[in-house]
Order: sequence, then C-alpha cells, then structure tokens
Amino acid sequence: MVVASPAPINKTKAMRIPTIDLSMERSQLSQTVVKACEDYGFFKVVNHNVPHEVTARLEEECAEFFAKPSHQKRRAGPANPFGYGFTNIGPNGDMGDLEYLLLHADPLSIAQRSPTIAHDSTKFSVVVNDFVEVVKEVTCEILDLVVEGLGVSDKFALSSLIRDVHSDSVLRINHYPPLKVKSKGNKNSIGFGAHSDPQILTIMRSNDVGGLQIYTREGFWIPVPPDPTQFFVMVGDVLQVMTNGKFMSVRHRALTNTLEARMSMMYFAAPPLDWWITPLPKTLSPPQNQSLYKPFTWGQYKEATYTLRLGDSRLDLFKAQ
Ligand code: GA4
Repeated sequence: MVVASPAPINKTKAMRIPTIDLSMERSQLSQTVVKACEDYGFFKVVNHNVPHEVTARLEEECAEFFAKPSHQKRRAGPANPFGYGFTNIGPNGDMGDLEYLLLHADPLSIAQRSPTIAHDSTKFSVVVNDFVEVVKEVTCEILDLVVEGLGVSDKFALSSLIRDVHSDSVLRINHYPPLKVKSKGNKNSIGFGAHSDPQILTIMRSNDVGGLQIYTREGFWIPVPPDPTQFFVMVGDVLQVMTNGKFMSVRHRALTNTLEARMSMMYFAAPPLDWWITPLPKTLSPPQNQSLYKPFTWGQYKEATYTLRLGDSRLDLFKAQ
C-alpha cells in the first residue's frame, strides 16, 4: 500500500537556503552541486545567465491570461492532461487554492494550445518557447555538473535525455490569488499540497511573493524566501532512482496568503516516455551494488503517478524486493 508520509503542517524552522553560484570554478562547482543534491535535494542557483527579459515576458503573458474572466480562461481547459486548471490538481481529488497552466514543453504542442490561451497566439508561443529553451539550458548545465560530480563517464548521460526530441518535459505556471476569506488565526492556506516531483529535475522561478516551503530530513518545513531574479532547483523522483538513492527527491509545498498573488513557473525535466530508468553506473558501487528499485520506464512511472494522490510516496511501488 502507498501511504502519504506524515508531514506536520506547522513544524517550520528558518534555514539558510543552499545557494550555488554557477560562475564558480568547474571542479568545485560539480562537487558543490552533488553535495546540495545529497543533503537537501534542493538549492538556489545564482549567475545562471537566463536573460531577465525572457522571464519577464512569460510572466507578463501569464499575468494577462490569469487576469481574464473565468469563462474565458476555462476555454483553455481542462488541464487533462494539458491546459488551464483551477482548484483541482491531478485526477484523484487533490485540491489547492490556485489556478494554473500546464503545458507540454514540446514546441509543437505549445503552438497547438496557444490559440486557446492568448489572443496573439504566435506571440504567446514564442514567449513560452524562449523561456523553455533557456531553462532547458540551465537544467542541462546542472545535470552535466551532477554527472561530472558523480564521476560518470558518459558526460551527457542525463542532459541528453532532456535534449532528446521525445523528452516528456512539461512547463507549469501556477497562480495563487490572495485568499479572500480570513479565518481567525490562520492567515495561510495550502496552495499546492506536499509532494515530490516525479521527473528528473525541476527548475523554478517565482515572483517576489513567498509561499514555497521544503521539507527537511529532520522533519521541518523550511520557508524559502522568494527571489525573482534567481532559480530554485529540486531533485525529482527519477533522479533519486538514477542515483540509487544517493540523492533524494525533495518534498515541498506552496502556501498562499491573504495579501498578495504569487506566480511561479516550473520546468519539469523528464526523459522520453519509453526510457528505462535505472541507476547510473557509478552509483552502483559498494556499499550499494544492487539497485534499490526495479527497472521501469518513465511512461510506467508517470502512469503510476496519475493513479495516486499528490502526496503519496510513489517510489514505494518500484522498490526492489
Ligand atoms: C507534481 C509535479 C507537477 O506539477 C506535475 C503534477 C501532476 C499534475 O498536476 O497533473 C500530478 C503531480 C505532479 C504528482 C501526482 C499526480 C500528478 C498531480 C497528481 C495528483 C505536472 C507532475 O508531473 O506531477
């Protein structure tokens, strides 16, 4: 049975968020990336070279979309599997105080969906594609550092999966409007419940409004101070398997507040659907010579993910006996 792991709502603690300067000297950089993935499964990257205008243009296009009346936004939905969604997350009853756009990162898919989202669909497509292209580059750079830091001989073992034309990566823009009803003593509500991301790596950027929290191995929720100029990186379940548990995917959640709207944009980097997920060679060495997981394709994992609830520990289904 897959059970959601207990994550106390209010046990929060302040912590310095691990921050990695991508302009650091390379050999030191790859070790620092591996250490952050091992210790937290989460870090912030600075000096990432993503032009501010690319992010700002996507933010502007999405703000314009979310400002439309509900009946117009619904024409871009339901998010099943892609498009506009609100309140419901996934197909199994998970809910949050948010609305969102979920898009496949493939340019053709973006172009096909854009007419339901924006009046100037060509402009929308170009803006989304530009963003996807630059965040994909940062993601691949980080994955190359991971592989180098782990000592894997195939230098592009992970980034080649993301660059593959059949990569199943997706883009999600979440909009958390300010809460209307203030219940006494509770200024926050759950915008997006606790979960880990199923893919390889997630790269996230938000506006200047806080809300993201990560869950530490010590059992605390750590609020992540927003930083619209930088990106945050999260290890996903597939990278946990590909490092044979050396890295662990990070549980996280988003709270909403009564004052300001939060908008976050996430690129979820995934392999092609038919790619077999198995540990990278270097991660199968003493003391852990055996894979902790049964082999499975990304498509099989994704299917299992969609049969479960948001907070379930999906990897339990794939543990080796
Ligand atoms: C969490 C990460 C991404 O937002 C997402 C989500 C997906 C969805 O919203 O459709 C899922 C969720 C996410 C994991 C469990 C399943 C699938 C909702 C849900 C209940 C797009 C993804 O890939 O997995």
